[in-house]
Amino acid sequence: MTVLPVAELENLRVQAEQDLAQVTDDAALEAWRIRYLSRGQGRITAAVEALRSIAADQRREYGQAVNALKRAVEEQFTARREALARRRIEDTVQRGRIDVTLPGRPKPLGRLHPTTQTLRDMIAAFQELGFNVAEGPEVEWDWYNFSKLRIPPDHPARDMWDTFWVDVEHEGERPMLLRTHTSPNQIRVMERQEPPVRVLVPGRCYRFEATDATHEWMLTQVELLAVDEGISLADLKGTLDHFAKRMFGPDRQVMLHHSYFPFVEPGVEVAVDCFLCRGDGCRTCKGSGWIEILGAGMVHPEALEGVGYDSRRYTGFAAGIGVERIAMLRHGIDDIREFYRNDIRFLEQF
Ligand code: FA5
Repeated sequence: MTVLPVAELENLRVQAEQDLAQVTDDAALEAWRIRYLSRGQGRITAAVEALRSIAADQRREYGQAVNALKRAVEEQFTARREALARRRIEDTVQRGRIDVTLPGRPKPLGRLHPTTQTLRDMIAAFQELGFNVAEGPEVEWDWYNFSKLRIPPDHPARDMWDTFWVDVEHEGERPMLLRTHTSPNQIRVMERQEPPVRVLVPGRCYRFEATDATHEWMLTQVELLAVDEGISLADLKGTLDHFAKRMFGPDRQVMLHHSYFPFVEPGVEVAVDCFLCRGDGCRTCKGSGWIEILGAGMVHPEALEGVGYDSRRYTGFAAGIGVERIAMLRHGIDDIREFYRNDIRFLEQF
């Protein structure tokens, strides 16, 4: 075992202090401790143990010096360990610091699609008159979409609705299609309930057609149906008048003229003066000055009888309104194809 003279102890102290000053993390601190203070390997521990082999006359002086060295170095070691721990805590606090004065991150706000906004306003306008909302399927039987509406297979009126047919797997299965209008719900509702009926049925419809400024292959309609004793065409006109004023204000011109739909008699069409040209004729209204918004009429007695209603006692009116067309007229949108292009710059305007 090495016996260090007192002078050597001073060198050891300087060395230990210099090495400790280099320590910047826990691993280095532990390596330092092993080198100087551990049992067996520590240089200062060894210097203390050397006391035993020192001659009795020198022991006192050496003993005092080595113990003073050990105490001093241990104090420095403890101070260093505490300083490192403090710095670790400060680093953690610093990393996790929240600057409460920073502006918050804005949450992007979604909004309702213009079709949905208009649809909700339309529903509200009819609910004011006592109509309730019902729903029906988008994939529909030919039977409801056409036949029960007095449009049997091979009837030329089927040409009025270019149809997406659904492939049905099994032989003899009844033909299915994507509904071309919401009118099948006239039948579905009447099959479910007895008069009086006051119902509106919103929903998507699909048509296999060439698109243009006012025609899309997917469109939204609202079907309106009222059946009761004594309902007349005047009730239909009054209802549509209330609706048009509610949607467009009192100044818009509304035109009602005769039209043909196999499931109503008489049938009418309603158009509103074009918002772009105000009646002069332009690309959007295809030169007519008017934009058609709905088809309507008095429910055909045969359609009433088909669901078991007594057509001598009950009469009714029905209408099918194009929701995108209403939204176009309200917001001045000159091309219906904008609605479902999903261009966020267009949609953000509403
Ligand atoms: C019908 O669909 C009839 N079911 C309406 C009806 C109901 C008549 C009840 C009588 C009684 P029509 O095909 O005209 O009719 O369409 C009605 C409305 O839907 C049109 O006035 C128009 O506003 C809208 N519409 C029709 N086709 C399109 C299309 N391709 N794109 C956008 N809107 C359309």
